[in-house]
Amino acid sequence: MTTNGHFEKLDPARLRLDFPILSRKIHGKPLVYLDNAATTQKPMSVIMSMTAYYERTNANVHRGVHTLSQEATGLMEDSRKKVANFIGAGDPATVIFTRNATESINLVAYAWARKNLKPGDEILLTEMEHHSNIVPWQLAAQATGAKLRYIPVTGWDGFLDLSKLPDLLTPKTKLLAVTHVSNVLGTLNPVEELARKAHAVGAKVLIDGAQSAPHLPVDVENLGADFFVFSAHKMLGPTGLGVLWASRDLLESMDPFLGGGDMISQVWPDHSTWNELPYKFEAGTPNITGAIAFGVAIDYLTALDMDRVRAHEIELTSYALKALRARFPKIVLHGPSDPAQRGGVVSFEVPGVHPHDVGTILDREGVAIRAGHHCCQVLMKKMGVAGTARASFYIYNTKEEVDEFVKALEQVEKVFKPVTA
Ligand code: 7TS
Repeated sequence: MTTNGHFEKLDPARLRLDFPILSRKIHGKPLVYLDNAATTQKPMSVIMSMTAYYERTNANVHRGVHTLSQEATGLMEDSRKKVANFIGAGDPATVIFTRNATESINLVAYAWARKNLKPGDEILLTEMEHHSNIVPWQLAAQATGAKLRYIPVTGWDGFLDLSKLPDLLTPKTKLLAVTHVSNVLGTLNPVEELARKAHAVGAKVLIDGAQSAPHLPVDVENLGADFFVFSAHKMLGPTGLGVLWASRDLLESMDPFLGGGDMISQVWPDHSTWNELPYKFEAGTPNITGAIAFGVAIDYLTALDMDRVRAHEIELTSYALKALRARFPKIVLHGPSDPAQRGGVVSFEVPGVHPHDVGTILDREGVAIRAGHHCCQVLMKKMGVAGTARASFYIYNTKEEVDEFVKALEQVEKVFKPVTA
């Protein structure tokens, strides 16, 4: 914050220097990476932390009395503290390292849902959930006899239809599982309000933070989450590392998800007892390198300040929406029109052109976007489309890149003139 009370803006042009991949050329053109909702690029500090770990510290954690093992354990646990701090969790032992957001949700679906749900109970989802926040609940519902219900979306404007809540959220509801930010529509959902209403009927609340933790300040306790999940790779960290946060009471009451080394206290021939948190849920050798590198990614984001990250994305999204509306009136833009109500994800359709063709033509111009159903087939079926094209922004994207993206879309118009004219 400057002395006059204004935030100093992020300087993406300077940040880009930290990301070696951003100087790559694709088909002879400078890379314009706009597929950040799928995964983000990694700064040099994160990349180097992994090499440095293998060069100097590599050892297994939590077991050894030797120096390297103690150092590795210390680095991993420091990282857990950083993650806890980043999401406003008071107790680092409530931060469970998993493989990704998907595994975190599966952990809850096995270790909590199968123990607590019975026939007649209901799990409330939304039509804009990613498959990883649908399929684990379908499996849990099949295993327990519980029923799935969905909060509808209002349409391509991207809001949840909260007028349906009185019918959907009842004492039968045992869990509300909802995405904080939609990976297709960009919608920033009113999760605090939803959590309050869910708690009022006695339901637990899982918030899928895969598209929020990387992009805006998150405080799991203020949000009212019972479970909060996200993936390191969508926020400058490595692949293969995810997080489940849950309240201590809930984690204590749950059975383990996977059995094996590290998660036990005592093992007898016929039964075992469980290790303390978080290790009860971390069976086997964990992704030590990933966890340590994620701590470095968290340091990077913390130094930027998540309020500034959010402000940068609002600015870039506003700029992109305006540029697209002005230049291509026929392109259909999905999601809330007010950038303050959405994250940095812009899904769109070029009428008459398949999203894969849009993606392929943009790739030839060096512009990386995603095309397809984005693992949201329930939403696609509701909207009656097979897929959309999607550009998604992060800290290192610039307005000049948005201009390049818009310019590249002109190629789509050229190639498909007969259908877009
Ligand atoms: N939840 C949401 C809202 C997501 O956007 C994603 C991934 C996941 C969960 C799953 O994350 P994972 O790390 O476990 O795979 N979303 C996307 C996407 O939009 N394009 O590629 C992956």
